[in-house]
Amino acid sequence: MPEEVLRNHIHMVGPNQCCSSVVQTIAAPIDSVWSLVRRFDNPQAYKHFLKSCHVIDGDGHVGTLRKVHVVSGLPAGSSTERLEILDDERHVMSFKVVGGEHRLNNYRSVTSLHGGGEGTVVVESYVVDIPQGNTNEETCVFVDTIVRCNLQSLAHIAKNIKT
Ligand code: A8S
Repeated sequence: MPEEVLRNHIHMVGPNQCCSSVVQTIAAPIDSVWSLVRRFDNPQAYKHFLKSCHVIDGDGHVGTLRKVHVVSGLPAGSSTERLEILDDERHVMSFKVVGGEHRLNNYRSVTSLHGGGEGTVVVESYVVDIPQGNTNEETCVFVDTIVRCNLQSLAHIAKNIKT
């Protein structure tokens, strides 16, 4: 990856944490993709494991807190999340998990978009605590699966936005 892409995805990774990243190309303009990614109040527009989202505090700027509820069938109920970065010029957004009923403590992700002609490349990286009783690999497989599903759904929905 080019240096200007990687620059967004530098994480401090503690001894009991793991980190990984997922890359997705999308056949839609960067503005269409960004219009979905930047909506911290509406992640369920493309994250299909979420059934609802309520803003607890803030107005969509950095520091805004949201509480999401997860669909049934996952080992989780809800998650409380704080917006850490929202850069409309550079197309970078980041949030971290600050609470909730789930096993992904201290989850933090960064999503950056990169425009190239007609399409967009999305890079999403994360760091998270490895839950007690799980390995680094198991944790990454679980989270990579969720992130990959989210980005595939993002690709699908962004393609159908008419500009
Ligand atoms: C995101 C990324 C992730 C969300 C995870 C990994 C989560 O919302 C789900 C299941 C869990 O076990 C943890 O960008 C948590 O949202 C779907 C509730 C945090």
